[in-house]
Amino acid sequence: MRDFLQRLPKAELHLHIEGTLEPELMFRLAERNHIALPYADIDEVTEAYRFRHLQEFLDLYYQGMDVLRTPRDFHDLAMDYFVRARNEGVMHIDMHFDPQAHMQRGVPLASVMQGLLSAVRHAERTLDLSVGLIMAFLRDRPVAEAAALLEQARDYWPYLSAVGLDSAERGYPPGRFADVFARAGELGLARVAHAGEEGPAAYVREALDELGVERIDHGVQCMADEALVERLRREQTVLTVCPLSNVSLGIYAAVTEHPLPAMWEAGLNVTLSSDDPAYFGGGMLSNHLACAEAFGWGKSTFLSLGRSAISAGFMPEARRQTLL
Ligand code: ES4
Ligand code: ZN
Repeated sequence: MRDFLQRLPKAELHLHIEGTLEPELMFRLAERNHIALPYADIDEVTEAYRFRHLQEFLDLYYQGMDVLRTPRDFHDLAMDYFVRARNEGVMHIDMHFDPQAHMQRGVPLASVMQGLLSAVRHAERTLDLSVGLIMAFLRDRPVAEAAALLEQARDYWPYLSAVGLDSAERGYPPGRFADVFARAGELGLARVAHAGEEGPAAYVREALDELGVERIDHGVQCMADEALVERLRREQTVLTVCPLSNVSLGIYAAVTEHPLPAMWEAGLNVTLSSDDPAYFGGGMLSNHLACAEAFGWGKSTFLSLGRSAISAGFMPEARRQTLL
């Protein structure tokens, strides 16, 4: 099964590039940029990565990315992950990135974009990997800041596939960002949003109705709302589900408790992703293996999930045909 899952052509539709920062690279970049880390060694980092809920993770995630300063840092971060993912059979990645988390600490948008774009170009040339870029807005920051970022990113609009919405969910309903998402739609960008991760099923409906999103990141809380499940099934809305992430953040006690089998049985258009692989215990292959073990899924289920993700990825149609 491991061999099959590794070879299976996979598209990862929900991946935060800042969440791929492995402790080894964090130490290397800290040294290169003369930054003191709150950890003595890698064991201390691993020890710290025990989260009771989303906010505990976010605190360390925003702290960890402080080592990212220069275009070269962002390039190295992304290339490191692209190589690892490609070795796990990942052929396409739709990659979230969080400009506000960098700009807030004085790193210019241009540094982030130069580094990420050069890594994407390099990967597409040398790794047979395609990459879509999703510029994410932090929902726990002011709406006006998100609106300003979208305008500031004008030079990069042609390189973006979509805008997204992430960070702390509870108490930050998606509808507040309706105007920003409407503007992104006018610019021809696709729209996705995290919803129903920790927050209620109502946020999933709100993201669909008020933000016009075509995919929901996570969405697992939809299972509490029968009418919403029926709608998601009818509309075949893609849900980018991240089982190891959900377990790491205490949303479910174990993968065996995860609603993925019920979502699949309900006819929902689910796909598998890793979210923040450096923080949640592994990448695409680990997530697939965890599902195989916990749910007893066979090859045909994984083939179908893989095809769903490839069908929904932000990639040129010619590329999609080579992967399907
Ligand atoms: C995230 Cl797991 C998760 N949830 C919400 N926002 C995020 N940003 C990075 N990882
Ligand atoms: Zn996420």
